[in-house]
Amino acid sequence: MRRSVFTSLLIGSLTLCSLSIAEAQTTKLPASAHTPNGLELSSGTLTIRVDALRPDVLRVRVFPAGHPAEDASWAVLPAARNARVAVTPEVNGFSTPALRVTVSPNLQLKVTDLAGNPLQNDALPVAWSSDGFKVTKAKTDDDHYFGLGDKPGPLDRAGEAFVMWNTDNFGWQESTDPIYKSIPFLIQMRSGRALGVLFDNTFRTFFDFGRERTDRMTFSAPGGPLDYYLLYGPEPKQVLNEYAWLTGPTPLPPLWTLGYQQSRYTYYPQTQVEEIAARLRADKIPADAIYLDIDYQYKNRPFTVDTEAYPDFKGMIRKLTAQHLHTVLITDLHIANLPNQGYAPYDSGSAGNHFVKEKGQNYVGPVWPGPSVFPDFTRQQTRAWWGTLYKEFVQDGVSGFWNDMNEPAVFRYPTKTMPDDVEHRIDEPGFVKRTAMHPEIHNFYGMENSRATWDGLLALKPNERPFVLTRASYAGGQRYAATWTGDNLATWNHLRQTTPQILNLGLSGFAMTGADVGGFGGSPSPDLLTKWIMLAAFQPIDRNHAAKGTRTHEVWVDGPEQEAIRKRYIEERYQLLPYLYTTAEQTSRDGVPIVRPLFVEYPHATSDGHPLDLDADGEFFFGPSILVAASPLPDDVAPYELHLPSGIWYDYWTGAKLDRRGPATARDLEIRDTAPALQPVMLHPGLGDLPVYVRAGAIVPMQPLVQSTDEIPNGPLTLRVFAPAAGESCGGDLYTDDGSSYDFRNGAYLRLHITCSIDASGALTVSIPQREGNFKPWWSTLRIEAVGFVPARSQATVEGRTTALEKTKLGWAATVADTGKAQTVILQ
Ligand code: NBV
Repeated sequence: MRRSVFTSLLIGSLTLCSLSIAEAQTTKLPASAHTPNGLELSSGTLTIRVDALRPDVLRVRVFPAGHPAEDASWAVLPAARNARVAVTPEVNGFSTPALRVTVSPNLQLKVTDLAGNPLQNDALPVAWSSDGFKVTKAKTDDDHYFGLGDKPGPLDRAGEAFVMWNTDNFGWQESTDPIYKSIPFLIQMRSGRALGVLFDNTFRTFFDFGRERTDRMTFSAPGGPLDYYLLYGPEPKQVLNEYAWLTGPTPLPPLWTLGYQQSRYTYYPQTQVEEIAARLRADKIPADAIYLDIDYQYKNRPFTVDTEAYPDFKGMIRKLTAQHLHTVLITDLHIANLPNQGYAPYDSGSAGNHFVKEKGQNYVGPVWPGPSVFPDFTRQQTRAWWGTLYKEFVQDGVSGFWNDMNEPAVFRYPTKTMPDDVEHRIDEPGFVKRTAMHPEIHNFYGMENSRATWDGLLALKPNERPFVLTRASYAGGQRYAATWTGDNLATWNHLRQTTPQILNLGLSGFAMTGADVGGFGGSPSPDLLTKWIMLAAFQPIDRNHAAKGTRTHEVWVDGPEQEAIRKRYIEERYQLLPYLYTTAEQTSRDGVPIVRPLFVEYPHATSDGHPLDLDADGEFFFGPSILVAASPLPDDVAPYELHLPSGIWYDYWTGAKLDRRGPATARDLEIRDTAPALQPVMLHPGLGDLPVYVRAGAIVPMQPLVQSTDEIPNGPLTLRVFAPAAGESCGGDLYTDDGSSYDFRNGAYLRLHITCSIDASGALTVSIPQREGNFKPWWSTLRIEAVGFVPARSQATVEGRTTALEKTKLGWAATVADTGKAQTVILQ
């Protein structure tokens, strides 16, 4: 199914006057339309209400006059939804310290910044009928759209149309829509200015970014509230920060989940699990987790174990734990419909009346266990019951849980889900208690499944950060679970697709994401698997997973040469863990995703403000400083061009300097013969090479190699300083804690913002401040390694004492004691 375009217009009974925006500007709003926080105005049968939640965040609601929709949301946090700021009334609207809003008598909205730059204009009045509604915004040729969750296709959504309807879509392709998630959040980039839009409607919604008409962007729904939020930048990071404020950030994950994870459908029987674990350790492939897919269960029944195939399940988990491997179990949401057969999840679920209904009876649909019933996750008491089902597995030492099939997938064709007449009994604080039909619930059902799991795990172990991996979700679902891109395929195109998909998921709030490494369906060639393992080392979740019947995918399967390359990249990831964890912690506070497009870091990299990513497919930032430049066409042997924002860059692997300073304009115009910085850099990586760069002025914390995150690194913490140009700023962050608990909330963490500078004599000064927080880290020495720096004397001075600098592969290093006190190290 290719992008369903919203064809049948929902223009209904309304007769709306057709004043143009220009005419509207001259019309004075009646005094009664002004509210302390925005405006409320009616025309014909509709009312628009705009509230400023903050100077840079607006909430817009349109509803039949006198009948506002219920003010409740599954996505938006109550504190944000209820926030309000006072606005300044103006002739035909209002302003905040960031935005100016005008509304015409026919309720067309126009939003600009205070300088008058247009951010968003209604091109038409809202179309409203008994079939639903449609919002139509003006679109310029220079508008680019990002986000919208896991939808396949190019990073920029311009020119495409999409439907939100969570769908189990095995082997989806670039043109497939919809797939598993519905995240109705987008970021519009117009001339370097970012504006976020969250359309908080859980029904089957539609988005069109200029596909039907190049000058229009529309969103629509067949039901539910017309309720959307506008989040203004102008910097993209500001929008991401506001979105995290609105829907909650991706929480700080347990450290082990940033390690390498090994999965397969299914490692079966128990001896195979043990063999995989033993081989990981024997071959010294750093790894932190092994996943068990559905076949560990007895007849595919969730919360059971096939004790014939896994005769000592608990012992196996204990053994894996002793090998520093965390066990992750799949626990699908469908409960086998087995009345009076001693199947505890059915019995307790039935006793608590926890299953969704159809015509007053439990709805029964076929899934893996056969006929199954489905928990009603819209009820808080059902979620609480679901959480208790994890008790035994948690006691057995299982570390993480995987919620699959929660679109919800039902083996029922052609809809692949439960029928529309299935009833959910909403019973949730902040909501009116009522029965809702499945089409309203469908898109957030999976999110509430993962919420139930997350809350259940927290209730069982209140001081341990849960790890939940979900396939389906809705806006805000990042609060409860990490996610992956579902059933991809072992093709070069799917490898390429991982980058835009993970980037867009990150821009949609989901920072903990990954794609099945090697591809789920089909069998990857040795080179494809190698390239995939290499790239995934720089993605937030690094999980190798494969479908039944495909060839095995583990790191060692294609002989020593391929294994050596694969292992090298996983090892690099482990050495980068301090940087990755620091980034993840920052994400948990500011919502800027772990991997991010270039335009998030450099929104003004081009002279006309178009996102640099449009020229640089395959490139992305891994954290704030490391730029990965994978091939835009990974199976193409031709060289490809590297696109870097203006500045000095270093080759991550060799330390070689690339001086790419130069005006963006000249590069855009391809006037490249004027300066070396403007010459194109062509990349032609071999099998074992992935081009990676670091921006000058960055400090990247790294650690000695370990085989798992449980292992205490042996040696100093390295601060790799990438020398800035003289006079330019330089710095980097470091965060650490125990990696698993919430003790950081009570001060048990360590945070540093390290700065550095180069003076006129060429000396590099690195200033390490007094530690923030009281966590005692594993290191007692720091190794300061300067890249792109030429010492005059080959010596380091630490608080008056002088030592010799050591020459390293990438530059020069000094090792100093770290007592936790502030200190200054001068390399010269
Ligand atoms: O549980 C089996 C698979 C799982 O491995 C995969 O990751 C999910 O996306 N699951 C889908 C069910 C059916 C796969 C054909």
